[in-house]
Amino acid sequence: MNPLSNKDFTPVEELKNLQLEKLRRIIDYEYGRVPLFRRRCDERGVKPSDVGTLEDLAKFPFMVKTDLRDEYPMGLTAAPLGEIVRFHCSSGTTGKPICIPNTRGDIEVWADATARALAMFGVTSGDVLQVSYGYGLFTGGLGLHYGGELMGCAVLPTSAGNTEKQLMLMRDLGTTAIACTPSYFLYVIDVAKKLGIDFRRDTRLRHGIFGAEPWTDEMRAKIEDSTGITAHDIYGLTEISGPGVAASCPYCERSCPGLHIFEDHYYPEIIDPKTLEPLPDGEEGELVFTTLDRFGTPMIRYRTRDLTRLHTGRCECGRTMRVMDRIRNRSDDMLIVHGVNLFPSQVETALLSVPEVEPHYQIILTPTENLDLLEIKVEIRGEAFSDNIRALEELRKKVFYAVKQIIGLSPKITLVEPGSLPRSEGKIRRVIDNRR
Ligand code: DLL
Repeated sequence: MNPLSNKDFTPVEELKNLQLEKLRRIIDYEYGRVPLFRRRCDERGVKPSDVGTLEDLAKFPFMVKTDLRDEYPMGLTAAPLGEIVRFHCSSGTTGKPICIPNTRGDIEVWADATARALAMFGVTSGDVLQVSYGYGLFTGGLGLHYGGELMGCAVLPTSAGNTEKQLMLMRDLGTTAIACTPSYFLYVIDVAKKLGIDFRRDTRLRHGIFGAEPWTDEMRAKIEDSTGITAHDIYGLTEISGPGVAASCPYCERSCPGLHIFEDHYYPEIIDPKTLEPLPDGEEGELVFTTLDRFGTPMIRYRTRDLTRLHTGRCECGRTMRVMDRIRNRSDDMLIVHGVNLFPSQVETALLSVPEVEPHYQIILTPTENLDLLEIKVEIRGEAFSDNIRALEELRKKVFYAVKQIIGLSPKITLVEPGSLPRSEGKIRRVIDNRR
Protein backbone atom coordinates (compact mmCIF):
# COMPACT_ATOMS: atom_id res chain seq x y z
CA MET A 1 0.00 0.00 0.00
CA ASN A 2 1.18 3.53 -0.71
CA PRO A 3 2.32 5.10 2.62
CA LEU A 4 0.27 8.18 1.76
CA SER A 5 -2.87 6.08 2.15
CA ASN A 6 -2.21 4.99 5.75
CA LYS A 7 -4.28 7.89 7.04
CA ASP A 8 -7.33 6.54 5.18
CA PHE A 9 -7.38 3.59 7.58
CA THR A 10 -7.17 5.51 10.87
CA PRO A 11 -9.41 3.77 13.46
CA VAL A 12 -12.71 5.66 13.83
CA GLU A 13 -12.21 6.70 17.48
CA GLU A 14 -8.73 7.99 16.73
CA LEU A 15 -10.09 9.85 13.68
CA LYS A 16 -12.82 11.50 15.78
CA ASN A 17 -10.33 12.62 18.41
CA LEU A 18 -8.11 14.06 15.73
CA GLN A 19 -11.06 15.87 14.11
CA LEU A 20 -12.12 17.34 17.43
CA GLU A 21 -8.64 18.57 18.19
CA LYS A 22 -8.35 20.18 14.75
CA LEU A 23 -11.87 21.61 14.94
CA ARG A 24 -11.10 23.41 18.18
CA ARG A 25 -7.91 24.78 16.69
CA ILE A 26 -9.49 26.06 13.45
CA ILE A 27 -12.52 27.66 15.11
CA ASP A 28 -10.29 29.43 17.57
CA TYR A 29 -8.01 30.59 14.73
CA GLU A 30 -10.91 31.79 12.56
CA TYR A 31 -12.61 33.59 15.47
CA GLY A 32 -9.42 35.45 16.24
CA ARG A 33 -8.76 36.53 12.65
CA VAL A 34 -11.92 36.85 10.54
CA PRO A 35 -14.23 39.69 11.67
CA LEU A 36 -17.30 38.35 9.83
CA PHE A 37 -17.04 35.00 11.58
CA ARG A 38 -16.43 36.57 14.97
CA ARG A 39 -19.37 38.93 14.57
CA ARG A 40 -21.72 36.10 13.59
CA CYS A 41 -20.55 33.95 16.49
CA ASP A 42 -21.05 36.85 18.89
CA GLU A 43 -24.55 37.45 17.55
CA ARG A 44 -25.37 33.80 18.25
CA GLY A 45 -23.65 33.91 21.62
CA VAL A 46 -21.27 31.10 20.76
CA LYS A 47 -17.53 31.04 21.51
CA PRO A 48 -14.63 28.83 20.40
CA SER A 49 -14.50 27.40 23.94
CA ASP A 50 -17.99 25.94 23.33
CA VAL A 51 -16.55 23.17 21.17
CA GLY A 52 -16.61 20.22 23.56
CA THR A 53 -17.64 17.55 21.05
CA LEU A 54 -17.87 17.27 17.27
CA GLU A 55 -21.64 17.76 17.54
CA ASP A 56 -21.04 21.24 19.00
CA LEU A 57 -20.05 22.37 15.54
CA ALA A 58 -23.80 22.67 14.82
CA LYS A 59 -23.91 25.70 17.18
CA PHE A 60 -21.73 27.73 14.81
CA PRO A 61 -22.92 29.88 11.88
CA PHE A 62 -22.82 28.73 8.25
CA MET A 63 -20.75 30.27 5.49
CA VAL A 64 -22.13 30.59 1.97
CA LYS A 65 -20.85 31.61 -1.43
CA THR A 66 -22.31 35.10 -1.19
CA ASP A 67 -20.14 35.69 1.91
CA LEU A 68 -17.11 35.13 -0.29
CA ARG A 69 -18.53 37.43 -2.95
CA ASP A 70 -19.47 40.14 -0.44
CA GLU A 71 -16.05 39.95 1.19
CA TYR A 72 -14.22 39.76 -2.19
CA PRO A 73 -11.33 39.60 -2.62
CA MET A 74 -9.77 38.89 0.75
CA GLY A 75 -12.25 39.68 3.52
CA LEU A 76 -12.38 36.07 4.66
CA THR A 77 -8.63 35.55 4.45
CA ALA A 78 -7.22 34.61 7.82
CA ALA A 79 -3.49 34.50 7.07
CA PRO A 80 -1.32 37.57 6.38
CA LEU A 81 -0.31 38.14 2.76
CA GLY A 82 3.26 37.10 3.56
CA GLU A 83 1.99 33.58 4.22
CA ILE A 84 -0.11 33.36 1.04
CA VAL A 85 1.57 31.54 -1.83
CA ARG A 86 -1.25 31.10 -4.33
CA PHE A 87 -4.71 32.41 -5.25
CA HIS A 88 -7.47 30.38 -6.86
CA CYS A 89 -10.70 31.90 -8.06
CA SER A 90 -13.94 30.55 -9.34
CA SER A 91 -16.55 32.55 -11.15
CA GLY A 92 -20.13 31.44 -11.13
CA THR A 93 -22.57 32.31 -13.84
CA THR A 94 -23.31 35.66 -12.24
CA GLY A 95 -21.61 38.34 -10.19
CA LYS A 96 -18.11 38.68 -8.82
CA PRO A 97 -15.78 35.70 -8.63
CA ILE A 98 -14.78 34.23 -5.33
CA CYS A 99 -11.13 34.34 -4.37
CA ILE A 100 -9.42 31.74 -2.21
CA PRO A 101 -5.89 32.56 -1.02
CA ASN A 102 -3.86 29.46 -0.03
CA THR A 103 -0.86 29.19 2.28
CA ARG A 104 2.01 26.78 1.58
CA GLY A 105 0.54 24.44 4.18
CA ASP A 106 -2.87 24.59 2.43
CA ILE A 107 -1.27 23.52 -0.85
CA GLU A 108 0.51 20.65 0.93
CA VAL A 109 -2.69 19.41 2.57
CA TRP A 110 -4.49 19.62 -0.75
CA ALA A 111 -1.73 17.69 -2.55
CA ASP A 112 -1.82 15.07 0.22
CA ALA A 113 -5.55 14.50 -0.28
CA THR A 114 -5.30 14.47 -4.06
CA ALA A 115 -2.41 12.00 -3.99
CA ARG A 116 -4.45 9.79 -1.66
CA ALA A 117 -7.31 9.98 -4.19
CA LEU A 118 -4.93 8.82 -6.91
CA ALA A 119 -3.77 5.95 -4.68
CA MET A 120 -7.41 5.00 -4.17
CA PHE A 121 -7.86 4.77 -7.93
CA GLY A 122 -4.88 2.42 -8.18
CA VAL A 123 -2.64 5.07 -9.79
CA THR A 124 1.02 4.64 -8.78
CA SER A 125 4.42 6.25 -9.34
CA GLY A 126 4.68 4.08 -12.46
CA ASP A 127 1.82 5.94 -14.14
CA VAL A 128 1.96 8.73 -16.69
CA LEU A 129 -0.75 11.20 -15.62
CA GLN A 130 -2.04 13.53 -18.29
CA VAL A 131 -3.68 16.49 -16.59
CA SER A 132 -6.22 17.84 -19.07
CA TYR A 133 -8.14 19.95 -16.56
CA GLY A 134 -7.58 23.65 -17.15
CA TYR A 135 -4.54 25.15 -15.40
CA GLY A 136 -4.93 28.60 -13.89
CA LEU A 137 -7.44 30.11 -11.54
CA PHE A 138 -9.54 26.92 -11.83
CA THR A 139 -8.30 24.35 -9.32
CA GLY A 140 -8.55 21.24 -11.54
CA GLY A 141 -5.21 21.49 -13.35
CA LEU A 142 -2.88 22.53 -10.53
CA GLY A 143 -4.74 20.35 -8.01
CA LEU A 144 -4.19 17.13 -9.94
CA HIS A 145 -0.71 18.31 -10.92
CA TYR A 146 0.54 18.67 -7.35
CA GLY A 147 -1.22 15.49 -6.24
CA GLY A 148 0.27 13.60 -9.17
CA GLU A 149 3.78 14.82 -8.44
CA LEU A 150 3.45 13.94 -4.76
CA MET A 151 2.38 10.45 -5.79
CA GLY A 152 5.47 10.29 -8.01
CA CYS A 153 3.57 10.01 -11.29
CA ALA A 154 5.16 11.34 -14.47
CA VAL A 155 2.82 14.32 -14.89
CA LEU A 156 2.00 15.58 -18.37
CA PRO A 157 0.50 19.06 -17.87
CA THR A 158 -1.39 19.45 -21.15
CA SER A 159 -4.21 21.55 -19.64
CA ALA A 160 -7.51 21.49 -21.53
CA GLY A 161 -8.01 21.93 -25.26
CA ASN A 162 -6.04 21.23 -28.45
CA THR A 163 -7.48 17.75 -28.49
CA GLU A 164 -5.53 16.31 -31.42
CA LYS A 165 -2.28 17.25 -29.71
CA GLN A 166 -3.57 15.72 -26.46
CA LEU A 167 -4.11 12.44 -28.32
CA MET A 168 -0.70 12.60 -29.97
CA LEU A 169 1.05 13.13 -26.62
CA MET A 170 -1.11 10.45 -25.01
CA ARG A 171 0.18 7.93 -27.51
CA ASP A 172 3.78 9.13 -27.77
CA LEU A 173 4.36 9.40 -24.01
CA GLY A 174 2.29 6.38 -23.05
CA THR A 175 -0.29 8.16 -20.87
CA THR A 176 -1.89 5.62 -18.52
CA ALA A 177 -4.19 8.01 -16.60
CA ILE A 178 -6.03 11.10 -17.82
CA ALA A 179 -7.68 13.68 -15.58
CA CYS A 180 -10.36 15.92 -17.13
CA THR A 181 -14.07 16.65 -16.98
CA PRO A 182 -16.22 13.74 -18.15
CA SER A 183 -17.82 15.98 -20.78
CA TYR A 184 -14.40 16.87 -22.19
CA PHE A 185 -13.44 13.22 -22.28
CA LEU A 186 -16.54 12.52 -24.40
CA TYR A 187 -15.15 15.04 -26.85
CA VAL A 188 -11.72 13.36 -26.72
CA ILE A 189 -13.47 10.09 -27.63
CA ASP A 190 -15.21 11.80 -30.60
CA VAL A 191 -11.95 13.23 -31.91
CA ALA A 192 -10.10 9.92 -31.44
CA LYS A 193 -12.83 8.19 -33.44
CA LYS A 194 -12.46 10.68 -36.28
CA LEU A 195 -8.70 10.14 -36.31
CA GLY A 196 -9.12 6.37 -36.33
CA ILE A 197 -7.58 5.99 -32.85
CA ASP A 198 -8.76 2.98 -30.88
CA PHE A 199 -8.03 3.49 -27.16
CA ARG A 200 -7.60 -0.23 -26.50
CA ARG A 201 -5.32 -0.83 -29.46
CA ASP A 202 -3.43 2.43 -29.81
CA THR A 203 -2.99 3.80 -26.28
CA ARG A 204 -1.92 2.61 -22.83
CA LEU A 205 -4.75 4.52 -21.12
CA ARG A 206 -6.23 2.65 -18.13
CA HIS A 207 -7.62 5.30 -15.76
CA GLY A 208 -9.93 8.27 -16.27
CA ILE A 209 -10.11 10.70 -13.33
CA PHE A 210 -13.33 12.56 -13.82
CA GLY A 211 -15.05 15.26 -11.82
CA ALA A 212 -15.80 18.98 -11.58
CA GLU A 213 -19.35 18.39 -12.86
CA PRO A 214 -22.14 15.89 -12.19
CA TRP A 215 -22.04 12.77 -14.37
CA THR A 216 -24.29 9.74 -14.25
CA ASP A 217 -23.58 6.02 -13.84
CA GLU A 218 -24.85 5.60 -17.40
CA MET A 219 -22.21 8.07 -18.60
CA ARG A 220 -19.56 6.11 -16.73
CA ALA A 221 -20.66 2.87 -18.45
CA LYS A 222 -20.62 4.57 -21.85
CA ILE A 223 -17.07 5.90 -21.30
CA GLU A 224 -15.78 2.57 -20.03
CA ASP A 225 -17.39 0.57 -22.86
CA SER A 226 -16.05 2.75 -25.59
CA THR A 227 -12.48 3.00 -24.29
CA GLY A 228 -11.77 0.04 -21.99
CA ILE A 229 -10.55 2.35 -19.18
CA THR A 230 -11.82 2.51 -15.59
CA ALA A 231 -13.65 5.76 -14.91
CA HIS A 232 -13.02 7.11 -11.38
CA ASP A 233 -14.89 9.89 -9.63
CA ILE A 234 -13.07 12.77 -7.97
CA TYR A 235 -14.93 15.53 -6.16
CA GLY A 236 -14.00 18.88 -4.75
CA LEU A 237 -14.63 22.61 -4.79
CA THR A 238 -12.52 25.74 -4.87
CA GLU A 239 -13.73 26.99 -1.50
CA ILE A 240 -12.59 23.80 0.26
CA SER A 241 -9.31 23.45 -1.77
CA GLY A 242 -10.15 21.92 -5.17
CA PRO A 243 -10.19 18.34 -6.49
CA GLY A 244 -9.48 15.65 -3.93
CA VAL A 245 -12.00 16.41 -1.20
CA ALA A 246 -13.49 12.98 -1.90
CA ALA A 247 -12.77 10.11 -4.27
CA SER A 248 -14.16 6.70 -5.23
CA CYS A 249 -12.33 3.51 -4.21
CA PRO A 250 -12.64 0.34 -6.33
CA TYR A 251 -15.31 -1.01 -3.97
CA CYS A 252 -17.30 2.22 -3.82
CA GLU A 253 -17.19 2.35 -7.58
CA ARG A 254 -18.91 -0.98 -8.00
CA SER A 255 -20.86 -1.86 -4.88
CA CYS A 256 -21.28 0.85 -2.28
CA PRO A 257 -22.55 3.98 -3.89
CA GLY A 258 -20.02 6.73 -3.61
CA LEU A 259 -16.80 8.46 -2.64
CA HIS A 260 -14.69 8.43 0.52
CA ILE A 261 -14.27 11.90 2.00
CA PHE A 262 -10.79 12.78 3.29
CA GLU A 263 -12.32 13.48 6.66
CA ASP A 264 -9.08 14.13 8.46
CA HIS A 265 -8.82 17.36 6.41
CA TYR A 266 -12.44 18.15 5.49
CA TYR A 267 -15.14 17.56 8.07
CA PRO A 268 -18.53 16.84 6.43
CA GLU A 269 -22.07 17.43 7.67
CA ILE A 270 -25.41 16.94 5.94
CA ILE A 271 -28.11 19.50 6.67
CA ASP A 272 -31.71 19.90 5.72
CA PRO A 273 -31.48 22.82 3.25
CA LYS A 274 -34.82 24.21 4.47
CA THR A 275 -34.54 23.96 8.26
CA LEU A 276 -30.71 24.05 8.24
CA GLU A 277 -30.71 21.37 10.96
CA PRO A 278 -28.06 18.60 10.76
CA LEU A 279 -29.34 15.28 9.40
CA PRO A 280 -28.12 11.85 10.51
CA ASP A 281 -25.96 9.66 8.28
CA GLY A 282 -28.09 7.96 5.63
CA GLU A 283 -30.43 10.91 5.00
CA GLU A 284 -30.16 13.07 1.92
CA GLY A 285 -29.55 16.77 2.26
CA GLU A 286 -27.02 19.50 1.52
CA LEU A 287 -23.34 18.79 2.02
CA VAL A 288 -21.53 21.19 4.35
CA PHE A 289 -17.76 21.23 4.97
CA THR A 290 -15.46 22.57 7.64
CA THR A 291 -11.81 22.69 6.58
CA LEU A 292 -9.75 21.32 9.46
CA ASP A 293 -6.25 22.02 8.11
CA ARG A 294 -6.49 25.10 5.94
CA PHE A 295 -5.20 28.40 7.28
CA GLY A 296 -5.30 30.81 4.29
CA THR A 297 -9.09 30.85 3.95
CA PRO A 298 -10.57 28.41 6.45
CA MET A 299 -14.20 27.53 5.83
CA ILE A 300 -16.43 26.80 8.80
CA ARG A 301 -19.67 25.03 7.93
CA TYR A 302 -19.51 26.00 4.27
CA ARG A 303 -22.74 25.18 2.40
CA THR A 304 -21.77 23.52 -0.88
CA ARG A 305 -25.30 23.34 -2.39
CA ASP A 306 -24.43 19.78 -3.45
CA LEU A 307 -27.04 17.19 -2.52
CA THR A 308 -25.94 13.82 -1.13
CA ARG A 309 -25.97 11.40 1.82
CA LEU A 310 -23.23 10.19 4.14
CA HIS A 311 -22.76 6.54 4.99
CA THR A 312 -21.03 5.11 8.03
CA GLY A 313 -19.91 1.54 8.35
CA ARG A 314 -16.98 -0.21 6.87
CA CYS A 315 -16.30 -0.15 3.17
CA GLU A 316 -14.83 -3.38 1.82
CA CYS A 317 -11.54 -1.59 1.14
CA GLY A 318 -11.13 -1.12 4.92
CA ARG A 319 -10.96 2.67 4.78
CA THR A 320 -12.62 4.34 7.74
CA MET A 321 -13.28 7.65 5.98
CA ARG A 322 -17.03 8.08 5.49
CA VAL A 323 -18.56 7.56 2.06
CA MET A 324 -20.89 10.02 0.38
CA ASP A 325 -23.19 9.25 -2.55
CA ARG A 326 -21.98 10.45 -5.92
CA ILE A 327 -23.08 14.02 -6.50
CA ARG A 328 -25.74 13.85 -9.16
CA ASN A 329 -27.38 17.14 -8.48
CA ARG A 330 -26.79 20.56 -7.01
CA SER A 331 -29.71 22.26 -5.35
CA ASP A 332 -29.15 25.29 -7.57
CA ASP A 333 -29.15 23.14 -10.76
CA MET A 334 -32.72 22.16 -10.10
CA LEU A 335 -35.12 23.53 -12.69
CA ILE A 336 -38.77 23.93 -11.95
CA VAL A 337 -40.73 23.34 -15.11
CA HIS A 338 -44.54 23.44 -15.04
CA GLY A 339 -44.25 22.98 -11.27
CA VAL A 340 -42.19 19.81 -11.61
CA ASN A 341 -38.62 19.55 -10.31
CA LEU A 342 -36.18 18.62 -13.05
CA PHE A 343 -32.45 17.86 -12.78
CA PRO A 344 -30.26 17.66 -15.92
CA SER A 345 -28.90 14.30 -14.69
CA GLN A 346 -32.37 12.78 -15.20
CA VAL A 347 -32.29 13.78 -18.85
CA GLU A 348 -28.79 12.30 -19.21
CA THR A 349 -29.90 8.98 -17.72
CA ALA A 350 -32.85 8.82 -20.13
CA LEU A 351 -30.80 9.68 -23.20
CA LEU A 352 -28.15 7.08 -22.41
CA SER A 353 -30.85 4.40 -22.54
CA VAL A 354 -31.38 5.14 -26.25
CA PRO A 355 -28.46 3.66 -28.23
CA GLU A 356 -29.11 5.75 -31.35
CA VAL A 357 -28.34 9.09 -29.66
CA GLU A 358 -25.19 10.57 -28.12
CA PRO A 359 -24.99 11.89 -24.54
CA HIS A 360 -24.53 15.37 -26.06
CA TYR A 361 -27.63 17.37 -25.26
CA GLN A 362 -28.92 20.80 -24.36
CA ILE A 363 -31.94 21.70 -22.28
CA ILE A 364 -33.55 24.95 -23.39
CA LEU A 365 -36.31 26.70 -21.48
CA THR A 366 -38.19 29.49 -23.19
CA PRO A 367 -41.08 31.51 -21.79
CA THR A 368 -44.20 31.57 -23.93
CA GLU A 369 -47.59 33.19 -23.41
CA ASN A 370 -48.88 30.00 -21.81
CA LEU A 371 -46.62 27.33 -20.38
CA ASP A 372 -42.84 27.59 -20.59
CA LEU A 373 -41.43 25.58 -23.49
CA LEU A 374 -39.06 22.77 -22.50
CA GLU A 375 -36.94 21.75 -25.47
CA ILE A 376 -34.23 19.11 -25.42
CA LYS A 377 -31.78 19.07 -28.30
CA VAL A 378 -30.10 15.72 -28.74
CA GLU A 379 -27.36 14.62 -31.10
CA ILE A 380 -28.01 11.54 -33.18
CA ARG A 381 -25.19 9.00 -33.40
CA GLY A 382 -23.32 9.00 -36.72
CA GLU A 383 -24.53 5.51 -37.61
CA ALA A 384 -28.16 6.37 -36.87
CA PHE A 385 -28.14 9.60 -38.85
CA SER A 386 -30.10 9.39 -42.10
CA ASP A 387 -32.37 11.40 -44.36
CA ASN A 388 -35.21 8.94 -43.90
CA ILE A 389 -37.86 11.16 -42.35
CA ARG A 390 -39.96 8.28 -41.07
CA ALA A 391 -36.97 6.71 -39.30
CA LEU A 392 -36.06 10.04 -37.74
CA GLU A 393 -39.61 10.58 -36.53
CA GLU A 394 -39.61 7.09 -34.97
CA LEU A 395 -36.35 7.90 -33.22
CA ARG A 396 -37.68 11.24 -32.00
CA LYS A 397 -40.66 9.48 -30.45
CA LYS A 398 -38.41 6.87 -28.85
CA VAL A 399 -36.33 9.63 -27.23
CA PHE A 400 -39.47 11.49 -26.17
CA TYR A 401 -40.92 8.47 -24.35
CA ALA A 402 -37.57 7.59 -22.72
CA VAL A 403 -37.27 11.14 -21.35
CA LYS A 404 -40.93 11.50 -20.43
CA GLN A 405 -40.84 8.27 -18.45
CA ILE A 406 -38.06 9.63 -16.22
CA ILE A 407 -38.90 13.32 -15.90
CA GLY A 408 -42.70 13.12 -16.05
CA LEU A 409 -42.89 16.09 -18.43
CA SER A 410 -43.51 16.20 -22.19
CA PRO A 411 -40.54 18.01 -23.72
CA LYS A 412 -40.12 19.04 -27.31
CA ILE A 413 -37.36 16.77 -28.61
CA THR A 414 -35.22 18.16 -31.41
CA LEU A 415 -32.79 15.74 -33.00
CA VAL A 416 -29.66 17.41 -34.33
CA GLU A 417 -26.72 16.28 -36.45
CA PRO A 418 -23.76 14.51 -34.87
CA GLY A 419 -21.14 17.00 -33.65
CA SER A 420 -23.45 20.04 -33.92
CA LEU A 421 -23.93 20.92 -30.21
CA PRO A 422 -21.21 22.92 -28.46
CA ARG A 423 -18.39 20.98 -26.79
CA SER A 424 -16.49 22.15 -23.74
CA GLU A 425 -12.89 21.83 -22.64
CA GLY A 426 -13.95 22.30 -19.04
CA LYS A 427 -17.32 22.22 -17.38
CA ILE A 428 -20.14 21.84 -19.87
CA ARG A 429 -23.16 24.16 -19.80
CA ARG A 430 -26.15 22.02 -20.64
CA VAL A 431 -29.01 24.28 -19.60
CA ILE A 432 -30.07 27.47 -21.33
CA ASP A 433 -32.81 28.99 -19.23
CA ASN A 434 -34.26 31.93 -21.13
CA ARG A 435 -36.83 32.48 -18.38
CA ARG A 436 -34.29 34.18 -16.10
O1 DLL B 1 -14.78 21.75 -9.89
C1 DLL B 1 -12.93 21.31 -8.42
C2 DLL B 1 -12.64 20.05 -9.16
C3 DLL B 1 -11.74 20.06 -10.20
C4 DLL B 1 -13.22 18.87 -8.77
C5 DLL B 1 -11.45 18.87 -10.86
C6 DLL B 1 -12.93 17.68 -9.41
C7 DLL B 1 -12.06 17.69 -10.46
P1 DLL B 1 -15.39 24.34 -8.57
O2 DLL B 1 -15.15 24.89 -9.92
O3 DLL B 1 -15.36 25.26 -7.43
O4 DLL B 1 -14.32 23.24 -8.24
O5 DLL B 1 -16.80 23.59 -8.63
C8 DLL B 1 -17.25 22.85 -7.53
O6 DLL B 1 -18.42 21.29 -8.96
O7 DLL B 1 -19.66 22.03 -5.71
C9 DLL B 1 -19.96 20.32 -7.45
O8 DLL B 1 -21.21 20.92 -7.69
C10 DLL B 1 -19.25 20.13 -8.79
N1 DLL B 1 -18.40 18.94 -8.74
C11 DLL B 1 -17.09 18.85 -8.49
N2 DLL B 1 -16.69 17.56 -8.55
C12 DLL B 1 -17.79 16.81 -8.84
C13 DLL B 1 -18.03 15.43 -9.02
C14 DLL B 1 -14.10 22.10 -8.97
N3 DLL B 1 -17.08 14.51 -8.96
C15 DLL B 1 -18.56 22.18 -7.84
N4 DLL B 1 -19.32 15.05 -9.25
C16 DLL B 1 -19.03 21.29 -6.73
C17 DLL B 1 -20.32 15.95 -9.33
C18 DLL B 1 -18.89 17.70 -8.95
N5 DLL B 1 -20.13 17.26 -9.19
